[in-house]
Amino acid sequence: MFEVVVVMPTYNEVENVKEIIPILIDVLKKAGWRASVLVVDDSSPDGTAEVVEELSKKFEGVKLLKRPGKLGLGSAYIDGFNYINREMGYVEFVCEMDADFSHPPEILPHMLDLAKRGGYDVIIASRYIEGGRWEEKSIIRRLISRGANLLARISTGVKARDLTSGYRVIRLDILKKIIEKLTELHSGYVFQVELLYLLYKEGAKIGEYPLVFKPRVYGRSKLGKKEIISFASWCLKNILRRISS
Ligand SMILES: Nc1nc2c(ncn2[C@@H]2O[C@H](COP(=O)(O)OP(=O)(O)OP(=O)(O)O)[C@@H](O)[C@H]2O)c(=O)[nH]1
Ligand SMILES: [Mg+2]
Repeated sequence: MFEVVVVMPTYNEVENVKEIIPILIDVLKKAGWRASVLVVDDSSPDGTAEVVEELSKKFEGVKLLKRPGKLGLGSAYIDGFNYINREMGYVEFVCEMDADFSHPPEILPHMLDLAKRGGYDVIIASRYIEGGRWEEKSIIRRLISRGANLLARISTGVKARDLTSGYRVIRLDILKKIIEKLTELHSGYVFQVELLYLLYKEGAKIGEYPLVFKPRVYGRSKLGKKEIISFASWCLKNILRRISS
């Protein structure tokens, strides 16, 4: 039985998974958590899944969910959450984490402790609270992120500072309450804000922990124009929905 399951969606992250999975397992073990890492890979052409399969023989708790093609970040999380809910028995916390080292594994035990001791349902690793920052050189990307966060806050009413951060701890009990609704969410990046909004409407107690977000180490970004447009259009539609209800 695992207390914590980290869901890690991957697409062409072979160099990253080789390094980050052993580090993550080690960090959580040292902090005393019985933890599993569930990699949801979309048949990455670079062989990410094969490496994860090898790692699963070496480390107890490493699991692979392989999908037939690139189906999107949101849908990878939905499949991962459903797998945990159906197959993994009692789990206290589920985590969302990128594979590319932008989300430092070392802070995960602190996020889990905060959730546990503070009785939080959700802890977001946040770039925009004291102690957090984004080591991103591109002013354009930083502005887009600030704008996206502002838009997400106006559109959802969630008071947290970093609504678009994809590094989170979520209590499985509250996730179970909305699990049926997840199929209605988008498959792309806007999923993260939609998920947070559903949790918020379910009455989740949401906290934040400072995140120093570093640029990816290996590989390429999958964030494109299509994702940004889909994000903005969801936020604007949600503002209208909330005004008219
Ligand atoms: N399974 C799956 N994983 C995905 C998909 N798109 C992105 N990912 C993974 O989701 C995580 C976040 O994607 P990134 O490309 O790092 O997005 P980003 O952090 O906004 O962009 P960078 O700052 O350039 O890294 C990474 O672990 C990706 O491999 C997808 O369609 N399917
Ligand atoms: Mg990234």
